[in-house]
Amino acid sequence: MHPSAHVDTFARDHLPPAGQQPDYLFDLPALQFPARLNCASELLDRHVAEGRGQRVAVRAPGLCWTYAELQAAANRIANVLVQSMGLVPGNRVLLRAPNNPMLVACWFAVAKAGGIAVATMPLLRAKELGAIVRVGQVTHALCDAALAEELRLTVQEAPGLGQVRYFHDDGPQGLEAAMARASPVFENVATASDDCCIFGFTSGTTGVPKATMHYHRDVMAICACWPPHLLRANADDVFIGSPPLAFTFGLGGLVLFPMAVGASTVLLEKAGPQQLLQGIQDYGATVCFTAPTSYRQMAASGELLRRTPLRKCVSAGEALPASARALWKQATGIELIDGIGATEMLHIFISHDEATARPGATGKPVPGYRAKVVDEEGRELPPGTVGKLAVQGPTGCRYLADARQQAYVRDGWNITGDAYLMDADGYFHYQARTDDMIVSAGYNIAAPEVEDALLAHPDVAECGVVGQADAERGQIVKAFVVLRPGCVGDAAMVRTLQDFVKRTVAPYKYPRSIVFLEQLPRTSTGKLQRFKLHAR
Ligand code: 3UK
Repeated sequence: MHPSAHVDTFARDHLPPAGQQPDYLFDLPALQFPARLNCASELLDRHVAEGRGQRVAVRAPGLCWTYAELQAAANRIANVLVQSMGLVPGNRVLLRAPNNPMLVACWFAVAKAGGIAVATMPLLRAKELGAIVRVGQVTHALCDAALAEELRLTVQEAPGLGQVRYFHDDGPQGLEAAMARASPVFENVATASDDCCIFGFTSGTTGVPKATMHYHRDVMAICACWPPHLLRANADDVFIGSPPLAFTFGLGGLVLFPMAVGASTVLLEKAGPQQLLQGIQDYGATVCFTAPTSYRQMAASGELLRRTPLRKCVSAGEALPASARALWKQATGIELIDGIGATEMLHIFISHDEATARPGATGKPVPGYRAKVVDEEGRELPPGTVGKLAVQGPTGCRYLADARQQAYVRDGWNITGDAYLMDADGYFHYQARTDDMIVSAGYNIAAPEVEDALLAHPDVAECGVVGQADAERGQIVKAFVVLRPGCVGDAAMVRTLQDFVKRTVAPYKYPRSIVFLEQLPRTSTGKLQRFKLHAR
């Protein structure tokens, strides 16, 4: 490893040991990284230094920032972090906002100051935020005033989280007031290329959140692999999309990739199919990132979309059925670009471009990555055989102090938890998740976490949660509930339990279907037999 610029060594101290990390591939010429690298210098400051400061970087309703303006905002926030909030390189900064320009400025401010960005899903509640703060030992927070409530509750329980500022706040204590007093000039910390700048949280199958750790060089590596080889966007493109920036699919697609080529990005705080459709028209978007369900719904407006400059559409987060690809092509004339990515890998590692798309297949390993299908013992399987997907590339899984590292990384390969087969032409075909993660409308929902939420209700004796196939959402959350004696399993109870779950965890995790049972199928040792619930 290179000498770190981190003063707070928490991240380095908690990296998985080298022997438990995956092997990294740096074969491509674009993946030769210097010892010192700050991704904010490359993605933001470079454009201003090379004379592109007046080009548009970020747009949002009622707002348009050039690269120079975004740089000034990020520099002011970096100065506030360091001078007023006492940030030292290596500290973790919780970021909390819907997708908007201030969130992007805060993200770059953290990178500039050598901090580690911990972006959080806007819908998370204090319970979930508290776990993230604990696992990541988060010391600072920058939060949109619109999402202040759950963070205030979190702060009460988290003594280590001592420095919090709110933005979109006109008050004298707000971030904007502090920014106005701060200098628009900041000298970026000369971080090591292998200093962490992102902790990306993923809830995994058990629902206990784990942090994936990513370096400055990982950010530049994902910009050097998939975008130039498969997306091939340029400085005149206008990016738009729905994934939250707390999801690395969104961070890459809506911030890192447009900025790597000096393009502009449109940020929408609400980006359901209707708002996305409107946004594409209003801003003349040319490149769109969203999930398969969203494309399916927007396809009804194909005629309208044909009159916009939209030219590239990327689908990820869940499998893209051949029918959704065909529907979108027919409606808009655009061939979707599918790609499988993972929080552990930071972004997409198997994909294709418009010319090489094959219905029902995710594609081939992205340049810079390699992939294979293996059996339980890690032996490579012949084409046409279903097994576990294993990948390697410049990025890979590093869980922060978590025993699950040894399940994800085996013999130097990242095992994503997906069942895949490779055909005779080298195309990879998705089959299923190998674990119990429910993926509903693009959201990852861990079954045990929903079970925990349900069990907190006084009328619930036992429960088991599974994903049920659903044409619209891919999967929906289905709960099997055993009620306490004397409680009645009627429609009113279904509503009561659904509302209860929505109040304790992010509302999108609530069980859309609830079935009442007399007892749950269990093994003799008392373990829930999920496969039996699936079979019902
Ligand atoms: C599933 C897909 C089939 C798959 C992600 C792009 O989804 C992302 O990260 P997550 O950590 O989930 C990873 C898991 O999601 N998946 C994602 N994309 C596809 N399955 N086809 C796809 N195209 O099970 C994978 O293991 O939430 C996606 C970029 C960055 C990301 N973090």
